[in-house]
Amino acid sequence: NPTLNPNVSLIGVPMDLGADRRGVDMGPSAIRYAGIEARLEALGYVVHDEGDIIVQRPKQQATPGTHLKYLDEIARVNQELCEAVSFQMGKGRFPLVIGGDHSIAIGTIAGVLQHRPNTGVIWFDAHGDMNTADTSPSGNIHGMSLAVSLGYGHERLTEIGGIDQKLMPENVVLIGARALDPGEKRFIQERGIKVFTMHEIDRLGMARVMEEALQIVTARTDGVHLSLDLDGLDPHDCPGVGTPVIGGINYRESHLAMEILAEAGVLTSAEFVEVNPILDRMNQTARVAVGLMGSVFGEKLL
Ligand code: 4U7
Ligand code: MN
Ligand code: MN
Ligand code: MN
Repeated sequence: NPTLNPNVSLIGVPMDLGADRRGVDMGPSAIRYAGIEARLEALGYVVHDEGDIIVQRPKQQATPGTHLKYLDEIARVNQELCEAVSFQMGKGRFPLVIGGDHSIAIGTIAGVLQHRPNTGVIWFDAHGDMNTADTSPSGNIHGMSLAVSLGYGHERLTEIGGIDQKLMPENVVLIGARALDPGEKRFIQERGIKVFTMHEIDRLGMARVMEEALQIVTARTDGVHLSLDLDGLDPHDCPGVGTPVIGGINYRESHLAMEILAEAGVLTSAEFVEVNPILDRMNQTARVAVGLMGSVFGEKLL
């Protein structure tokens, strides 16, 4: 008996341009191979695999007039993803997006906001993903997606889904942060965004962090989106990610977080991103990702 919307639309986005072509384009295959469909069907969900959104492989990383890498193709794919997510939600389904690098959150969240303009977001990540074109040290768009979803960044990205339909900073929480750039720290402070860094997780414990996070993202919203970057977990548990950072959330803590989220029953969409099979060991990171999806969709230990 499903605890969430029983109709799940699985959407793959084999995108790695936002991470400067580092192998996360193979993530959707690895996650499907690790058994996502059977896992959710065993819980009573009906999984509609909508296939992948096709990502072209541009010859040039440069787009004239900007240092944002692969801007044209990333904007095009996210526009398409926005429409796909919006279409699936319009049919009353739960969109489950699998990546792919984290630049795809731009399209996912834009699509979600078409239907639920007051959505809250839980962003699991080692990073902040709140760089703008001005602050980004890399030019990689996967480090900018949360800023874009809040309405800040290159116009070609913020215009996706409409500049007026963006996240409200008070409805967003970050969990697991431990690698924030100077510009991101300023962004967070200026907009009062709630961040549970690894320090708070160590101090309070994951259970309390999740309870506080849930209070924030449900207080003024009518739905919650989970954006889970597998590099939020410790590289010991998830070696197959593009940008690993030591000192992360461990396997059990991450499951506990998903279990508490499942109990709350508030989730209306989700995405799991940054699985990099090239850097993985025996598909471990994709298997952890599928396990976390099991937990967040209501799998019980007993
Ligand atoms: B991910 C970085 F500088 N902040 O902007 C950047 F450290 O989606 C990394 O969280 C971004 O994996 C990581 O390039 C993006 C860098
Ligand atoms: Mn099926
Ligand atoms: Mn990320
Ligand atoms: Mn990250």
